[in-house]
Amino acid sequence: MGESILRVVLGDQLSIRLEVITGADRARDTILMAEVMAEATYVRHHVKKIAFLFSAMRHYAEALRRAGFRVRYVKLEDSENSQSLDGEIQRAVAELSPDRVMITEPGEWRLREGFEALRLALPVPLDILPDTRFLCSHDQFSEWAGARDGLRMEYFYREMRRRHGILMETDGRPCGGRWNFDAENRKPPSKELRAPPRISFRKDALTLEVLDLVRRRFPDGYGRLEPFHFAVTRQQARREMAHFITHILPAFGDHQDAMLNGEPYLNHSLLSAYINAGLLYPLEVCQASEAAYRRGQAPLNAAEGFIRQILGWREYIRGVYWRFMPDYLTRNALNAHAALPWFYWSGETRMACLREALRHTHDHAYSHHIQRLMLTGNFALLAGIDPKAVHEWYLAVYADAYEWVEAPNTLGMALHADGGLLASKPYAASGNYIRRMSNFCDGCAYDPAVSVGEAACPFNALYWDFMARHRERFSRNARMPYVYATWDRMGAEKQTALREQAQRHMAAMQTGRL
Ligand code: FAD
Ligand code: DLZ
Ligand code: SF4
Repeated sequence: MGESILRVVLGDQLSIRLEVITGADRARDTILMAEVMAEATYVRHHVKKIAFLFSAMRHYAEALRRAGFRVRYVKLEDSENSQSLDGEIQRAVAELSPDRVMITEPGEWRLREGFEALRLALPVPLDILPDTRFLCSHDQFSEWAGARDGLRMEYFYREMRRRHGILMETDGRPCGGRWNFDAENRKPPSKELRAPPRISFRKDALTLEVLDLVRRRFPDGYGRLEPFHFAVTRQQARREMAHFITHILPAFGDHQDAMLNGEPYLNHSLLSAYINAGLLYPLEVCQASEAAYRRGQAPLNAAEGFIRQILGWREYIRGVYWRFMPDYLTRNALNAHAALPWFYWSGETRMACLREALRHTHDHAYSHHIQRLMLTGNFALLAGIDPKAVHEWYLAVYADAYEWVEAPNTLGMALHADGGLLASKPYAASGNYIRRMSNFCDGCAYDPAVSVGEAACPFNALYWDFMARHRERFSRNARMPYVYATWDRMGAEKQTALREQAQRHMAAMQTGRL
């Protein structure tokens, strides 16, 4: 008789190709899954995110049971539930007496630390297995990063293309003769730009039960719970992926950065929540996109642009997280200490662009990359908001948010709090960028062409004040040659007016008058 193993599956590990499942003995081993308050409340998660994960977890457990696995599934309201993952592992060990416990490494440092500590407290060995869904292992990333001064995503991405043979010609050259078609992907919205139709899924009894649970147990949770039309099974997520690849991917590249009033999704895939939770494998999504290109159904700039996000950015971001944690979370290179304005939660601001992005966030637990980076992120950067507070907000409000992916995006890409480790130049922009890339300014109380006075778009003075505050750091940046020349040409009077205006905006943002 071999040993019996307790195999733990976390809420964002819903993949059957992980070793904890593929190596299981269906007769002897038990799969443990647990809905716990500790995970549901460690930040103020969006209620749709909680509902999505609990429903996906319950469906996944059902699928395992149907496949003959023995599953111990602890529901949130089970009377014996200790309400923490550690507690549930310890309780299962005490009741089932397995010979060992196995878990796939978690996606957050705090849990990884917790499991290392738990290892010492358990009476049986605890094995933490690598998460093989990722396309770059920790060792591979360290090997790549170790040989370099700066960690630039572009070089990492090329290596990943070669290693996985994605969009490569047989002679080793990239398809189309170039690695990157980004220059063709940043068009402003055209008059004809419309959001393509999306598919949605009927809610079954399991999902209805979870919605009722979330409504009752998280009455003060952030966000709008219904309508709820997330995919909650792998089959549904595969249908959503197929719909995207066939109908939306061909136009993905062109308007990747465009933003339109009332259109939270445009041509984005909406697949991040499914990939991150384990319903889709990143490699299959890249391969499906490549196949569409090779069949002639998607142009190269679209397929390449999309694949770069997953094979490049997603893996690179994860590498950065694990390489620089736990120190990474404490970084505040720009010395930003302002409190997060309340309107990030309430959505109540006169700035039409932020109001719209915050409404998408509240209603859908989603907003697309450029809204996260150039609206909510850009504003927090310019206004000098404390990175820790911004990080906790992003970690809470999106259905795809887990610290391994959210923290480097927020602290590194959006806030430059890591001092340029992840992005060589800050993603700072004034109202003119938002005017060009969206139609938000048409319905705004402010005017993007005005920088000082009642009608002044707050992004303008805040932009210049930000640049002036950080002159010493950024004037040395070779990628920002024109900024300080323009600032100097303005003259002292205009500079003072802009900086005073910025102070008024910062005061107004804290009193809810912005
Ligand atoms: P698409 O635009 O369709 O992109 C395709 C896929 O590429 C995504 O599904 C995702 O898997 C991947 N991807 C794209 N950009 C990134 C990126 N920068 N980092 C990692 N993966 C990427 N993404 C998360 O998954 N979770 C987060 O918590 C998260 N927080 C963010 C916070 C900030 C401040 C910023 C600027 C970005 C954040 N992102 C995060 C990255 C990106 O915005 C989302 O992955 C994307 O908006 C998800 O929508 P989509 O699936 O429609 O993406
Ligand atoms: C995000 C989340 C939530 C809301 N609830 C649970 C839960 O009840 N049980 C669980 O196993 N996982 C949950 N998760 C996901 C974990 O927080 C996730 O595994 C970590 O964030 C690591 O990525
Ligand atoms: Fe945003 Fe400024 Fe345009 Fe208003 S005017 S929508 S605040 S960029």
